[in-house]
Amino acid sequence: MNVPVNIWNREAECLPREELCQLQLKRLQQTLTLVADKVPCYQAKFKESGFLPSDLKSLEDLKNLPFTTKEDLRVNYPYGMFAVPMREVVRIHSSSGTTGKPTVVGYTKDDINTWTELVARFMTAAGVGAEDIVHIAFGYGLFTGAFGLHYGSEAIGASVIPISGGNTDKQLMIMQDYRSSALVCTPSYGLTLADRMEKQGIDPKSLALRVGLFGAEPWSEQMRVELEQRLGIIATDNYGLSEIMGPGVAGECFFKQGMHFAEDHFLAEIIDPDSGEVLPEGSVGELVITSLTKQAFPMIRYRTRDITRLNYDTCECGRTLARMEKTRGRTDDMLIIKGVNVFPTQIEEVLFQIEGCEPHYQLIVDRQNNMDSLEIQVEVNEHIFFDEMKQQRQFVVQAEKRLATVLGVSAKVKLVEPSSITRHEGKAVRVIDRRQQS
Ligand code: DLL
Repeated sequence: MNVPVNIWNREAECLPREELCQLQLKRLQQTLTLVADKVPCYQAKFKESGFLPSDLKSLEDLKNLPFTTKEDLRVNYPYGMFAVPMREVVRIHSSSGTTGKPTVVGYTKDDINTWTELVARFMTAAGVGAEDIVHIAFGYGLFTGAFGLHYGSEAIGASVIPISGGNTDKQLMIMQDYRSSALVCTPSYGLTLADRMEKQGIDPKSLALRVGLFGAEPWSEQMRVELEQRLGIIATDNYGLSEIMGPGVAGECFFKQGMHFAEDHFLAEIIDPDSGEVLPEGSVGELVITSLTKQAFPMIRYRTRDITRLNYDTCECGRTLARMEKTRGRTDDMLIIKGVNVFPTQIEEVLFQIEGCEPHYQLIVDRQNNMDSLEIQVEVNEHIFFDEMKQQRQFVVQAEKRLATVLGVSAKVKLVEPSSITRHEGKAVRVIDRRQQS
C-alpha cells in the first residue's frame, strides 16, 4: 500500500530493538527501585522471593519476579498500591469488575502526560490528524476510555466532540451536523450506531466519517468488515486496561496488522496461563505487563488475563514496536463447554459469515444433570425471522453445523427477533453463564 506514513514520535516508535531493550532495562530498574522503596505490597513480594532490585541485570531476569494480580489490587483497595503521596496524584480512575470492589488507579501529572502522548501516537498511526473532528462516544467518568482519547485528540490538534455515551439519535444528529470524521467507541456500540443509521435511512456516504477507533472489548475480523462496510470507514483496534493506564497501551496503524505496543513505556511478556511460565517469542498466551515509567501506580508483571500473541517484525509503516494480535478474549471470558475451550469471538466469526445473520448475539451457558449446554441466541434479519418455518429451520441447521465444525462442541442456535438483544452503550455483555447460579 502506498500511503503517507504519519508518525507521532518517530524517535520513540521506530527505535532499533537493541536501543529499545537498553531503555527498557534502565526504566525497569528505576521502576523496581521505586516500588521496593514505596509500595508495601511489592516490598512483601520481593522479600518473599528473596529479590533485590539490584539483582536485575537483564530483561530476562524479570521472569524471576512474582506476578501482580487483580487480587493484589483488591486487597490493597483503594490506595494501597500507590507509590506517591496523594498530593502528587492528580487523577483517579477505576475499573468496575463484575464482582466485588472496583480497582482504583491513580495518575501524577507526568503520568497524564505519558497517557496523552501514547494515545496521540496510536491515533496518529490510525490516520487521525489536526483536521479531524473526533466524536468520542465512550462514557466520560471513571472509565478511562473517554478521557484517554480526549487527551490524545487534543494533543494532535484535532477537534474533540465529547458527546459521551448513550442517546443514539442525538449521536447521529451531531455526527451529521458537526461533520464528525473520526468515531471513538466500543465496536459493539459502533454497530448500534450503524443499525440506527439504517433505520433512519441515513446514508453513511452523506457523513464525513472516515475512520473508527474501536477498543475496550474483544471483536473479530468479521466485525471489522461489518463496521467498515456499514459505516463507510476504516476501522482500527486499540487496546488498554485501567490497571496499566487505560487506552494507549497498544493501537493499530492503518495497515491493520496488529496493535503497536508502547514498549518504551510497558514491557510485555506472554505466559502460559496455567503454569505461569514465560513462552517463547511468537506463542499465544496470556499477556503480562510491567509498567516502565509510571509514577503513581506502577505495576510489576500484571496478569491481564488477555490472550494474545506478539509479533516483533517491523511493520510496513516503519514502527519497530512489537505488534499485539487482536485478543481472542480474556481467560475469564473463555467458556469451557464440555471440556472444550471456546471464546465468544470464535462464535462471532462463524455467525458473521452466515447470510441473514445480524451482528448481535448472546451466549447462554447452562448446566443440567451435570451436562453443560450452550445456547446461542442470534438476531436474524426480518426476512428470515418472519419467513416460513422451513427456511428458519434450514438457517438453524446450517449455523449449528458450522459452529460444531469450528468450535468442536455442539451448540443450540435460537433465532431471535431483530433488535431483541439488549444493546449496551459501553462494553457488550455477550455471555450469560447460568452455571454459577445453579
Ligand atoms: O477498556 C481501556 C480502554 C478504553 C481500551 C478504551 C481501549 C479503548 P478496562 O475497562 O479496565 O479498560 O478494561 C480492560 O478490556 O483487559 C481487555 O480484556 C478488554 N479490552 C480492552 N481493549 C480491548 C481490545 C479499558 N481492543 C479490559 N480488544 C482488557 C479486546 C480489549 N479486548
